[in-house]
Amino acid sequence: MFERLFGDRRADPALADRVPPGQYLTEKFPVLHYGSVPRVDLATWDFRIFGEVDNPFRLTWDEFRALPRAQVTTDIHCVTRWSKLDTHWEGVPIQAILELAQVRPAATHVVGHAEQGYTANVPLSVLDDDVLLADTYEGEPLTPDHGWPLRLIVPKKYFWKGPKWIRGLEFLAHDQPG
Ligand SMILES: Nc1nc2c(c(=O)[nH]1)N[C@H]1C(S)=C(S)[C@@H](COP(=O)(O)O)O[C@H]1N2
Ligand SMILES: [Mo]
Repeated sequence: MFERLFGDRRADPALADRVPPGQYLTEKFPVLHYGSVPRVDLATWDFRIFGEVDNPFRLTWDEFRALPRAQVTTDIHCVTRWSKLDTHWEGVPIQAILELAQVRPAATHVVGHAEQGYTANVPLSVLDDDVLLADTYEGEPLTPDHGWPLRLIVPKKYFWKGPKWIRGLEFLAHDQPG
């Protein structure tokens, strides 16, 4: 199956430093997750910010869509060895959430909580301008199997640090493996 996915772009030396050792490039967008694609109803969907913040809050879908927006172009890398270059995402930059939440100085990590209990933890130090709560991929709403309506994108981390179908962010004063 993998043979079909691999392009020959990694033969290009200009791309070599963008692809970690042992990774294969694919032009396709593989779907990878545990369990099934959750059924999501935007009318009851919410997004919760909680934990080590002075201002915990909950957003409806319409409220989420009214937040500031940004676009990010990034390479993505999965530990199952595929990489995909120059993917384009649009959504709400994590900085907008951090400002609203007023994260406490004690906070060191954030855990993304997704439907069906999937979680992923990252240190706050990776929450740069390029971290996005993405609802749009290549100009279109996410497809259900890629995380519709919302997923986290953390360009400096492997792709498993980006929960699909994300429903909240929990700030912690310690690490908690996801
Ligand atoms: N909710 C959820 N998000 C998830 C996963 C998962 O199992 N459940 N798998 C992760 C892994 S390992 C990868 S590589 C990417 C794959 O995203 P894709 O299916 O859009 O390619 O989703 C990440 N986010
Ligand atoms: Mo992955």
